[in-house]
Amino acid sequence: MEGKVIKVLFIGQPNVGKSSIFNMVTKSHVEVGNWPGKTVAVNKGEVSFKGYKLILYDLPGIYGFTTLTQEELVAREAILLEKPDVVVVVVDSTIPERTMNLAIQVLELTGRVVLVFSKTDLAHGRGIHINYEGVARELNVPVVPVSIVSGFEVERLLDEIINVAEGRKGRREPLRIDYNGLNEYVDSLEEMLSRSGRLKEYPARWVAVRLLEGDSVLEEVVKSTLSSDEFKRVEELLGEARRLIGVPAERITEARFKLINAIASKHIVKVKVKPRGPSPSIFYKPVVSILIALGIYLSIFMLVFTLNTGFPLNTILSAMGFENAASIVEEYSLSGLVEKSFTALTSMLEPMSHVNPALYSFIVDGVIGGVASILVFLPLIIVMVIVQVIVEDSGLAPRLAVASHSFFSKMGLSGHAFFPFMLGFGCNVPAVLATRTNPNSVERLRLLLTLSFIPCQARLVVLLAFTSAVSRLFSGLILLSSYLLAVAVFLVVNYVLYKLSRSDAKEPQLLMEVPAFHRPLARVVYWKTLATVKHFAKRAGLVIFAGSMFVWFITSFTTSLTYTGNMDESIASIASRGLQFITAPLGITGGNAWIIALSIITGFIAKELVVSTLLVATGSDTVRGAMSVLGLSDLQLFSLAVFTTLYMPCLATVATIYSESRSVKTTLTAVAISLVAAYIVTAAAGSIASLLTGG
Ligand SMILES: Nc1nc2c(ncn2[C@@H]2O[C@H](COP(=O)(O)OP(=O)(O)OP(=O)(O)O)[C@@H](O)[C@H]2O)c(=O)[nH]1
Ligand SMILES: [Mg+2]
Repeated sequence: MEGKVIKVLFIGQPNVGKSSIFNMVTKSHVEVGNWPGKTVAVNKGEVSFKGYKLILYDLPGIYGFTTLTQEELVAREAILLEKPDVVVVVVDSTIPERTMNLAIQVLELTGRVVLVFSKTDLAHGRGIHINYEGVARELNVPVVPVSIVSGFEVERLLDEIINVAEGRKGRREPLRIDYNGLNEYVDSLEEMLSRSGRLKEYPARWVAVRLLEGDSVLEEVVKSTLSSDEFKRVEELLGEARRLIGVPAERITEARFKLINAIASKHIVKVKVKPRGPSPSIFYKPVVSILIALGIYLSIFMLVFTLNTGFPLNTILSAMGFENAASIVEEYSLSGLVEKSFTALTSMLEPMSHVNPALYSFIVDGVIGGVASILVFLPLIIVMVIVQVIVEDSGLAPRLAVASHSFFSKMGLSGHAFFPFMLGFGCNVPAVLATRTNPNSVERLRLLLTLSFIPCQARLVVLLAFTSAVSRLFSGLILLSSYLLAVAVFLVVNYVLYKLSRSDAKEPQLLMEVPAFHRPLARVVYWKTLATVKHFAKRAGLVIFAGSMFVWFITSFTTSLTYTGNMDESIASIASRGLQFITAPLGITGGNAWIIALSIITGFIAKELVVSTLLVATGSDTVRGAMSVLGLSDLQLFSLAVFTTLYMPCLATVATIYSESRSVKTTLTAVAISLVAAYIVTAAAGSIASLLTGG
């Protein structure tokens, strides 16, 4: 299929990494030739992507458009006369201010620009932090950070190129900057030139600026196109500017740097990084390093969990007899506060429930419930992302990756997997998001498919609720075996997938620069957290909301589509009665098994709902009560606990897997793998447990 053709120019200062990126994008299918009629070497390559055919040209490096070398002339003629659909300007992250100068000059010429920040691996090691989103906002063009060393998403760059080519992103007009006292002259010249209407190929404002900068080539072009009267007026204005303003070219250069410095002071932070000392060898020792890494993570999680739900601090406090303190910790935990505000909101709407119960339920359970199920995740995700960013920014993350590599590599994973793996215990969503920095796309895919086996905090809450119904000893066993099984399943499934893909998969490799430690910067943490959380809320939020509305609908309407306040009569409960095969493999059958099937279904929205559905549908206040209504044995509860830990990523995770992979197939495969594994493992664990307990 021959798609729409998009012509792309790669431009940048010398040595910024244009050709390296160009070669990665074109996978080195490059023809080298001279620019027509010139002795300037140009690489040409082609890529087919999403039904488009991209023709890319990699031009030699230039500093600007001012010295009028062959290369510069070719570059600007290429932009003006070849009419590329998109100009990719490469900026070197290690010297952002200096190399952005060319980007500004290109932007004065055309708005159809994608800005690429190269060598991000080196920048971080040198303590340079750039808020790419901020720069993108400031200049109104897409910005893509890349590193050919730690890998980059070629697809993301191609997507942005297409976005600009299709007019979905980028500037409609070239950049207009404040020319430092020369604005009047720029304006008058622009008006004169555009009035004459004869400089078709050249944007009038840009020509005006160039003339003020003393561009003799363009002056010739202008002279030959304008009438002699018109040209005389142009010369008079230029003369006046030179007389009154001094050297206009200098003023214009200053104006560009003023803009760059303004952007840099807002969006670029530099820290002093001490030259790397002796290698922190402790992180290279196989066993010690893993223990250290786990220790660090466990302490982080204790803190994050406590902040988020109060657990485990509340349990510790109440075990020590400080019941008051425990309930305060719970009440003022983040999820406690979110819950409190939603309870307040729903009770405000309470009077409505008597007037129009269906509408009330729509607003409270549907809309507010949907928003709440996003917001309930948010505090945890925000806290987790903050922790992740701090660990990354300080330089701890690469060390932990190094520390864990020898263990993970036995499972077909690399040290890059350690971080998402650990984050998964907090919440699978940031874990899935954190796979983004994995340079190996095959490994990343495997992680997307398996990370949801890691029991997140929501599943911990469910397990704790389940275990509240059994003896202390048995509850400890349930908790421990669910966790161990989940981690084992994660590792085994990864190993199997790795073996299956072995033919094209390389040995797990860890390619990363281990930068010097430095104090994490509040501003950088803020930028990165905001970017990740925004990404989650925007992309996954809608799916979560839609999913919640769907579950509200099937639990609030009867099959004849009339509203019912009684879940027993709802579509979901009727359907669950037909879905008892869901619970049969767990050894749960009988008249009430549909309630468990229903809670497994609602648990898809958020795992916590497994428990609340059980309570609501059995009309009990405690899990113990629900168990006796359902007639569940301790062993059946064990099976249910293991199953709940393993089955189906929750809706938020599914939405995130989809938004990260952009593939329905990958997303559905992840769901399928988790269901199959959940059934197999639950059945196996159930029979072993029943053998052991003699029941
Ligand atoms: N560490 C690191 N080095 C890089 C990266 N990208 C490019 N380089 C190095 O930077 C140097 C210049 O790369 P090129 O791709 O040749 O740069 P260019 O912009 O095409 O240079 P000219 O064509 O000469 O203007 C090479 O030594 C690359 O290996 C990167 O992401 N990380
Ligand atoms: Mg090059």
